[in-house]
Amino acid sequence: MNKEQLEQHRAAALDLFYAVKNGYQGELSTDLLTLYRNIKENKFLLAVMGEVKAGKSTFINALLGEELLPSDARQSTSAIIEVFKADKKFIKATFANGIVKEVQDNLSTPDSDDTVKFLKKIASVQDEHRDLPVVQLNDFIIEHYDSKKNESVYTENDLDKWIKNSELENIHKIETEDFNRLIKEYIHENKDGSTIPTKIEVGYPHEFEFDQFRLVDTPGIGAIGGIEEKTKRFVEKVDATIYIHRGAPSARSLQHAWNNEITKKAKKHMFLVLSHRGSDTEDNNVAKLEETIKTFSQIRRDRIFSVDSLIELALNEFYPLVDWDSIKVFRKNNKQIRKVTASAWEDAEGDVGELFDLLEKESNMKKLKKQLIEFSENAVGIQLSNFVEEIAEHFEVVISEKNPKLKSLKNKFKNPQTFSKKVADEKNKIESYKANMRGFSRKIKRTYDVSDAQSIMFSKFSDIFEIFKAELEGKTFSASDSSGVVDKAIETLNSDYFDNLEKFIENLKTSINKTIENFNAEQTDLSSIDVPQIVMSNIWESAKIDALEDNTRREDSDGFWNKIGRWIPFTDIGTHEVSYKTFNITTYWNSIKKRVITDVDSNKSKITESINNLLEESINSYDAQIIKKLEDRKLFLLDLADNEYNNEKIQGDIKSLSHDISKLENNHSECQKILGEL
Ligand SMILES: Nc1nc2c(ncn2[C@@H]2O[C@H](COP(=O)(O)OP(=O)(O)OP(=O)(O)O)[C@@H](O)[C@H]2O)c(=O)[nH]1
Ligand SMILES: [Mg+2]
Repeated sequence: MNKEQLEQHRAAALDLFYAVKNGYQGELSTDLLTLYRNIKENKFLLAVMGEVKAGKSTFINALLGEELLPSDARQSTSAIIEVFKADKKFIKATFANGIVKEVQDNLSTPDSDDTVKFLKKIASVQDEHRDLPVVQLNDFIIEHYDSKKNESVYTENDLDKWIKNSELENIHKIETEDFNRLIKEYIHENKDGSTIPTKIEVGYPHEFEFDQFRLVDTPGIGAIGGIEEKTKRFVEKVDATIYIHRGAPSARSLQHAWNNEITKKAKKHMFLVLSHRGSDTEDNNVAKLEETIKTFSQIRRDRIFSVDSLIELALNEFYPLVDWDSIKVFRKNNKQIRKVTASAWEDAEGDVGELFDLLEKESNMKKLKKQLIEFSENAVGIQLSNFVEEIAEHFEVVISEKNPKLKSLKNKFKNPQTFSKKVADEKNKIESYKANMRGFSRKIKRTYDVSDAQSIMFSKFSDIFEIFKAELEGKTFSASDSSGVVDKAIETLNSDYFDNLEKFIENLKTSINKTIENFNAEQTDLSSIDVPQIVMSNIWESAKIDALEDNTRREDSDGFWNKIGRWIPFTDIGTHEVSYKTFNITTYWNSIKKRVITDVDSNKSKITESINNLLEESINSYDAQIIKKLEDRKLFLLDLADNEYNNEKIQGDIKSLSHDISKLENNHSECQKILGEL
């Protein structure tokens, strides 16, 4: 696939991304957003990652064929460095104060290596600061940076508090007092931001085909002083990874990194490189490679290599020298290179061609380079594929959300005949509910309202009292009847009355329940209607008092003068008046009757009241029930009516939603088409 074709696909993919972004309800996935940003910025990031001192920077240098990136036997890389394809070598660094500095080699002083020096200064741990968690300190300066004042603004107090509260890494465990002093000195010295790089890019005329392709050097996993953080923050953005592992001791730490540090995305496009190949025997190297291939079966077999970057760098230095003696001089002045090329040097025995062959074999970079160049040619396509795959997945989500909506709209759509029938049914239902409501109230009142002479129960109810009263009235007793006879008679009448009343109330309740059931109303609690007893003992007591009549008679007095007086004519002297009581049975009966009738009347009105209260209650509860039903029906009717009103609109909605879906499906198949071509 040529550049123009890729560019066309890129433009189409970006359009598809915007389409999915506009139609997507939830949050777009981080993978998609990262891909979008990289593609928008025309970047494919191949990050070289690995533990501290695994040989990452040296590996990139070996690929470039020049010792450009700072490397050191001690912790070195302190910043993310992006190397991109350019016509000539230059460094572009952006600093915390916003200033962008570009440095290139001065061609008039070929040995001065300005770019390398500049990079070493800004992208590697500086010796004078090895004790300090420089990244953390820089973060403080950046956080407090005031772009109007062109420096970080903070008070001593702010700084003291921050030092106290942030767990700053005291790398070499120096005295707290010294540590704090050094921190303050560093922050004061660097507060103008001019020494803190926030972005480092290296332009380089490398062999990789595509402009978008960026090789990225990263600080090591496990780097101290907060430096590791930079890699962890960066790893999300990565499109592919070259994971460098120092081949030497074991693959255990690699396994740990694989499980914990390497993201899923980074694993998808990953090269695994065991470095320091020359430090071990050929047999051991083969065994290590086999073991690694077996352990990391998820990584493609042709993407696992064992190399020696330093030997490759040495080769790059040797190639232009051509003859044995020049190489000899070079080796003499370069201890590290002398060391790693020692065995080949001996074995070649003065044969430059043989030396190159041996070193090429030891560095083992040829195949890897070829693979990487091939990968770089496909990288942009791979990135686009990933991007379009993510987009397609998002389209699938949107489509799967829209389809049920379309289905429910289609269900809502009614044809006019069915619809008007449904509306008529609903209206009938509402009318019948209203009729029920009136009917229930009427039925209840007409049947059970015992205070209304028109009601069915009225006479049955009144009769009980009238008959009882008439029987009371009809009862007569002769003067010789004792109160006991009267009491017995009233008790018989009373219990008949009570039985009748009880029977009536029982029937009334059953009947009310039946009516309620017939109307499908909620059952009412009928226990409030009960039959009050007439308490006779009180009545008897009071009646007895009423029935006692006062009488008087004269009796002879007992005293002397009274005795004499008795014999004196026309005088009361000698006698005196005595009062006494007689029991009148008629008065007794009349009193009982009066009191019983009062009680019965009051019972009648009590019962009437409780019946009426209950009727009202059940009517109200039934009404409430019906009103709720009516509301529901009305709402349903409204809904239907709305549907009728909007039938056209629904059709319109169905049309536009179907259109949306088919557009989305088109977009989705557009994705598939691009994926097929990539
Ligand atoms: N013999 C040999 N030495 C190597 C190889 N790769 C790196 N080195 C040496 O190992 C040391 C560390 O290399 P760097 O490239 O700085 O390692 P790094 O992974 O970039 O280290 P940090 O950036 O500090 O994480 C240096 O002294 C290199 O010269 C290799 O393949 N073979
Ligand atoms: Mg490094």
